Amino acid sequence: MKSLQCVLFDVDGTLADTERDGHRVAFNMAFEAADMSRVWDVSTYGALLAVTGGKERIRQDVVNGGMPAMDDDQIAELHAAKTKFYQQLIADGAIPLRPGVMRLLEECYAAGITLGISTTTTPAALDALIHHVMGAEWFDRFAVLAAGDIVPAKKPAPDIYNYALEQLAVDPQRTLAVEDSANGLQSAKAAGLSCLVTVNGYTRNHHFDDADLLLSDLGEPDSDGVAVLADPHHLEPFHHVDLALLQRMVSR
Ligand code: XBP
Ligand code: MG
Repeated sequence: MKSLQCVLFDVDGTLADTERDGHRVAFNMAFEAADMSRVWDVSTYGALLAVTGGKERIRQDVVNGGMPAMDDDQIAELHAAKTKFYQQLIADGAIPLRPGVMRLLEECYAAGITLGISTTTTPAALDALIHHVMGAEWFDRFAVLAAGDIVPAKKPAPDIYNYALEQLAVDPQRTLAVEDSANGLQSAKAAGLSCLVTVNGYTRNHHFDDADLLLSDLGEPDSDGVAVLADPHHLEPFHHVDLALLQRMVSR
């Protein structure tokens, strides 16, 4: 029987609901600071989330005709400004962690499970979340912070998961990914991982046919149980996600 060795967490939408009230707002602040009239409203931004990566997302909006033509340097400059605004929003406490995230991380860490991050987000944005929301001790508790342009192809490509797996030298069959989006799920599965998906407002209508477990959130012991949206491996019944459930997901 396989035992759980490692859990790799996505960041945006998984650890925290950062997109609508964090990244989106920061993009709009950067557009305004650059005297651009473009505003990404909630639904426009939802459609643009099909493209992972902030710079890539701006480039897509240029292609869509939403913004004037920009070269890569201009996009990088605009995105750097966005990252600064995002860091400030996070520092100001705009975004809490999702239910169950810290509880599950603490439980896994205490049990000696290797923990890592595999995200499309810019490292500076991830650092802000760890420093201001999770606690600086998590810089050491995560064995790898795989983020942003460290790999050439962002999710749904498997590169960022493959990078983390290589860095950690862990067994993919004993590693579980936690994701929130179809792009993230596709990335994790292409790297050969089991994947738990917790949906959010932007992703609940994505296609998650490959998910090994599809839930509303990780849940907490003292609140209502999680909503189970798909349980293809018949792991129910459970009330919330704990280490024992993650263990069962890889030992099937
Ligand atoms: C997250 C993203 C990110 C953020 C913005 O995808 O696509 O691009 O929206 O981040 P995932 P940056 O959760 O699948 O990793 O602006 O820092 O790129
Ligand atoms: Mg995500």
